[in-house]
Amino acid sequence: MNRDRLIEKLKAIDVTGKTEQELYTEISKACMSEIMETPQKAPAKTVSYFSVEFLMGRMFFNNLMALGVLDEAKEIFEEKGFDLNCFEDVEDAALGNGGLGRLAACYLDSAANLGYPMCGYGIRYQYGLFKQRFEDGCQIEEADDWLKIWGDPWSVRRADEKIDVVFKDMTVTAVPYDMPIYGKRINTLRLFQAEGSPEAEKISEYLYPADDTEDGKLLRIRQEYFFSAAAVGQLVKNFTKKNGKNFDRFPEFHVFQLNDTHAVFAVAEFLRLLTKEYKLTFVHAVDIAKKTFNYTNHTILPEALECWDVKLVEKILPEVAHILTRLHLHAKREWDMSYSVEDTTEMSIVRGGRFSMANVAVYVSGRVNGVAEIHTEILKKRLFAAAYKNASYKFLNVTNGVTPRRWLMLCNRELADFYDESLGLKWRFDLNELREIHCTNENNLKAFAAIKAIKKRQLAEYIEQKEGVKLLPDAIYVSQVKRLHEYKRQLMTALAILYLYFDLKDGKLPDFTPMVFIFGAKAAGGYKRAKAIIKFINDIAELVNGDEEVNARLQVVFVQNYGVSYAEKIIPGTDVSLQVSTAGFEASGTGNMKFMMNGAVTLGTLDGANIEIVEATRGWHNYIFGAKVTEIEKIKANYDPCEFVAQNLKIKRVTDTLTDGTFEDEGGELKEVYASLFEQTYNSPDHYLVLYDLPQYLETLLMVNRDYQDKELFARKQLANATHSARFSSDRAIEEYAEKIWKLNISH
Ligand code: 26V
Repeated sequence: MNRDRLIEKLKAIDVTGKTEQELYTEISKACMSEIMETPQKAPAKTVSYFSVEFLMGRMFFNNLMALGVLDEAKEIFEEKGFDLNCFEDVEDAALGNGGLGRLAACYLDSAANLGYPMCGYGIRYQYGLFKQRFEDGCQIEEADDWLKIWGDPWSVRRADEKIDVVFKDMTVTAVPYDMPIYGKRINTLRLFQAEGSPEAEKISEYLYPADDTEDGKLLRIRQEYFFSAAAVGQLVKNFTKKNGKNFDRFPEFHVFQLNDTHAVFAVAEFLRLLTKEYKLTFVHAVDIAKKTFNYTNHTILPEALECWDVKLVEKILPEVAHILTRLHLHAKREWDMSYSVEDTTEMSIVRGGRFSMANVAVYVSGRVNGVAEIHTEILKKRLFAAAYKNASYKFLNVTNGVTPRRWLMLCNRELADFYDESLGLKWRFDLNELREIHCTNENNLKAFAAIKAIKKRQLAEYIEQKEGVKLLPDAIYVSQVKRLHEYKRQLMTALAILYLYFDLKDGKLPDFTPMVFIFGAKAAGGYKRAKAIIKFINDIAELVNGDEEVNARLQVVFVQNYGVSYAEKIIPGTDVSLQVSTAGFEASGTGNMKFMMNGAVTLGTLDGANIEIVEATRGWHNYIFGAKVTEIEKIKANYDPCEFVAQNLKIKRVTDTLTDGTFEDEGGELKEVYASLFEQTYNSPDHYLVLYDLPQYLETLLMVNRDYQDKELFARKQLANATHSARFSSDRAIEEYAEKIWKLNISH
């Protein structure tokens, strides 16, 4: 990339009479032209990263930073009288739901920055994750027409590389849109758009449509097959152009990573092509697939594990169904020789008339990994116990990571500048260098505290502008931002806040340091209980913020439309990060890592990567509470939430607010939340131990509150978190994938 030439191009842009959108396109295109002209060495071996979600966020500032022109571009345009910050209104590319999609984006960033050849494959949804706003405290969803205003100047349509994807009832054209990922290498994110007929176009219209109806399920299967088959089709075809049918060499040049089971149809398509088009034997094709595919699991929640009715797949993809059934028999024959009946049943590809996509992935993959140590242990002991017993060599852990470029250098320039001044630039290439910053040094602590204060002020301004709520300036900022799900226990935080509220009103917390609770979360459109929890928290916010007796000491704000860009504001401005999932349920969490990197302490359970965060900071810098994963089964065996609450009247007082008229509940949504705590609903009463863990949660919140009074001590904890976060960089994670799974040999 020729930086000087890019600067000249930027200087040459005339701003007069142009709209913000026109300038956005023009500046982005100038950068793109430079990127596209940069020559690339052909790689020896490329990783294909299959993911139905890529949550890229806003690309403009990220890309200008990556190109090393962000500051200068800002100056150039300021001189022309144009403020580049207006592009903070550019829509996020929100083609993902949450952690899994954002992880894919972080991994693309790290692979490019480390020089590993990696191409992402996914779907170019016309509408990304819905936009959220609140009306009377309730979530309203609106379609995310992300291309409408600002377009997509960071991608290039490659009509010349389109490919047909064949379903029984229609043929769909998959047109690639390539987004360059700029780093030491320029990698590509290739998203396919479905074209042809109006029916065909539906395939790439929406991210994750509801799949509780037959039509919804069929559409989901179409989406999964669509992008998997398009990618595999191209990869195989390009391979044969250079190597003919010598597929034994395929794994020398290609390694495939399945980001969860959503692209498992890629396995079937690979086998179908090799056997039907290129006439390999089935056994031979399976052998090559086994050397090519790897699988990452991201959840153990039973409702999120994909199983597709054989009949449903047969209806639109008969050949694929046939291949998967054949694979089932093939695997069974292999296992029957030495494995027990119980084990082969558990590992079976076809189970109860359905394809278990996870079992396909485990069978065919050379490596299967979980995303945090505890999660991988759960995979080995529970979810894939039989497979682990019989093929333990396959299983390994790669703890997740987040990119320090977006999640530190871009979103916390002040902290990055402080590191530059203290260490020079070396930390930018290896976060381990941050350990040289001593957390007991008074000057470091002062500098860090000043930066935190700036980031809190900026966050307060942003929230005031977006939500119209003025945050208390001298309070502890406590954030819980993530998807809304019962296992993440936003409800437990809500109940804890009510508890604090009543205690404050009763004059029981005389030395309480003001606390601001910041929530951000979207609930799936059809997830009624999650939506009710949002309403409950908004009700609590209204009650608390409107009460003159407490509102100088306690405040609650639920921001609307939380996403990547909002996270970039909230995370640096937070003191305490809430990671309070029921132990065993959060595979890893990645928000926890972003907070750590920005010097927030974690208040959480021993779940997911929290455990490793505590390890990395050696204990006392974070706040841990709650039932441990090893205790949960035993607790549940004797747990009766009604009895538990009867013995703890202060908890009763807060749960009663769900039904006693404290809050308006015309539709009975809060009553249903109450029922989930005390009655058998679709889960056991208080399935996620919200009430059980609440007393300890409160104690821990109050401990944080007390500790914060010693400002220096608290800053030390925060700085220690920030300077020990190297382990949670996606650079570390990608190095591990490259070495242990992909076997990439790159000298860099
Ligand atoms: C999917 C679904 C689908 C249907 C109903 C409920 C439900 C609940 C959760 C999910 C999760 C899908 C997979 C996922 O996003 N997992 C997240 O992956 C992150 C990256 O590895 C990890 O940090 C999070 O802990 C994990 O939840």
